Amino acid sequence: SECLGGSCKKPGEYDVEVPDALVAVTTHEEVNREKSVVDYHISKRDDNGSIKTPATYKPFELKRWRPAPTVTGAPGKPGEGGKAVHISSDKEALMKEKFKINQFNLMASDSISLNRSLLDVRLDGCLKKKFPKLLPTTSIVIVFHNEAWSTLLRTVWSVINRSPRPLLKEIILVDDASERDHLGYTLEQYVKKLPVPVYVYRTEKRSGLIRARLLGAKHVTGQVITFLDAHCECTEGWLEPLLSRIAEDRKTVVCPIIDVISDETFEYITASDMTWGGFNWKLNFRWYRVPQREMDRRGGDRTAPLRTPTMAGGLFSIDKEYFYELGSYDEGMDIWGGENLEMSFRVWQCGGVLEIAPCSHVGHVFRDKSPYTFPGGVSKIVLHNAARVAEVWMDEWKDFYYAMNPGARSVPVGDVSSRRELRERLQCKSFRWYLENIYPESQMPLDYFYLGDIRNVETQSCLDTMGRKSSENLGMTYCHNLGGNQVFAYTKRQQIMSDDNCLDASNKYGPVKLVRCHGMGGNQAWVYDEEDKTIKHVNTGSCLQKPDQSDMNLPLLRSCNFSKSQQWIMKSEFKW
Ligand code: LR7
Ligand code: MN
Repeated sequence: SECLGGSCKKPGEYDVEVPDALVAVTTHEEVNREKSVVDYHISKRDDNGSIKTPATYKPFELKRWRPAPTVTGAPGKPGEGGKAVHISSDKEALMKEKFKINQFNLMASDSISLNRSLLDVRLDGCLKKKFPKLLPTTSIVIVFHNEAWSTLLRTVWSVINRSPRPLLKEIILVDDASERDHLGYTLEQYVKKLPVPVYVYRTEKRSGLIRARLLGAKHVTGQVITFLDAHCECTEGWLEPLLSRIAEDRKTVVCPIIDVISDETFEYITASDMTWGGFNWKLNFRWYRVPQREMDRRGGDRTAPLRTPTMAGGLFSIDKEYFYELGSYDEGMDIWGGENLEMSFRVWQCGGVLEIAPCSHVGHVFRDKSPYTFPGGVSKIVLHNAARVAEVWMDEWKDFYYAMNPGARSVPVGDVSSRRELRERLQCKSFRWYLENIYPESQMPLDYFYLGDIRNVETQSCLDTMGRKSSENLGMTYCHNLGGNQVFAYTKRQQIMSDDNCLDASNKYGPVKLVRCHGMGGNQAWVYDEEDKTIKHVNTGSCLQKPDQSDMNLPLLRSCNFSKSQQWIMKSEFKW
């Protein structure tokens, strides 16, 4: 496999044992130094690179204080070096049973050292990078509900082992009303013996990750808050790139590259550095390929910070004061979801910068399903949170969200007035500004004539994506008036889009396919004539026509004949 890091060590080559008393990492010298540090001013730069108002950080000189040996796990144990763990087949039944507890392979995780070693996955250029000498301190906030012991503590150990000690103020664990014995007294006793201050706070009742993070943030004494999920592993050098961006500009919110820890084998798999965060009409967070435009802005340097339209949400650093200035989180959001887009939009629209630091890599166990309960129902909670994002930040583009999510209108959003006031108070920019300047590649069209269903005059059926993926055929079925798969936008750029796909035809007799929108016209340009109600394909001059007997769900592309079978109505009456 490709060797991405500068030093491509293999697990066998690690020879430093886990020291029993890691306490030794914090020397007296360091403790004294920590006490003697006085407030220090770092100048921050404005957009043009010139120096502006100083921010007050209490930074440390990094170079001298880096703990010498990287703690490198327990040689001989499974999973060292980030390798996959395979459970022997005689234990398969138990393994599958245990998988259900957390929706990942708990047996594999439990067999791996809490201190396991990982490869240095950084690009060569990262190793040569010079970071500012003076960096702010950070507190790590990790919230969890019913997390497994091994994943939670491996997260904690990876922070301890791979963060320069002076930068690490403390680790704050927030237990969101878990119902697991090991997360009670056992955890409290365990963390007391750790070589850095680790505190456990507990929510009184199940609060959801957003309010749990707010509780954690309240107790932060470091200058920067770094949030992590409870099933992560930080790699060598993960912290400095995050903190250094904040030192340069305190309004920068920085994410690491989020690598994949396999939910099946716990293998550490490096993620692409060419990926950034976007979102779709449903307001799901999505990874997309970084456009050339952003590569060019970075001068082709793959180690340079990447400006991302949105973040995944779980792993990022933010200046503590800026976190509050910017409105922390929306307390009206429950359990899970939405807060990541909310913060992304808020950062950009209200004058901040959201970045991925490609020299910082943190692994995360990605799961197919959520392991815990959503009191009140998953869809209700997720739709509620997303609706709050749409109502506060998205202006008229909230229509896409409501059109795409049948049922969203019937979920109460609650009171969003204080969040709207926040937007007002911070004089945040419009969603149009965001789409134009930060995310022009978004599948939210900037200008469009129509959003709704497209109905054939003769059959009274509607175009329907049938939930199909890119490069599959467009479908058609009876109109259900619920939106979702029957919602299309007809844009000023002559596209007919559904989320990130566009109607596309490469032949005058079709078929009409759903293809990723490319925004270049060509096979994706259509003209709707309001007079004769035809939908004409610009390149071929053919007209969209109702399906024939052979396949009632397949709309056709045929020579225009002005019959009713080629007439379409764009005028929807949704029963939201
Ligand atoms: O009620 C809850 N209380 C909690 O404390 C529900 C969850 N949690 C904890 C949970 O134990 C975990 O530590 O919150 C953390 C995140 O929950 P996950 O791991 O179930 O979330 P996720 O990884 O599936 O989802 C991503 O999107 C979420 C939207 O609300 C959060 O922002 C997560 O932090 C986020 N995770 C990441 O960004 C990691 C990369 C995943 C991607 C893409
Ligand atoms: Mn997670």
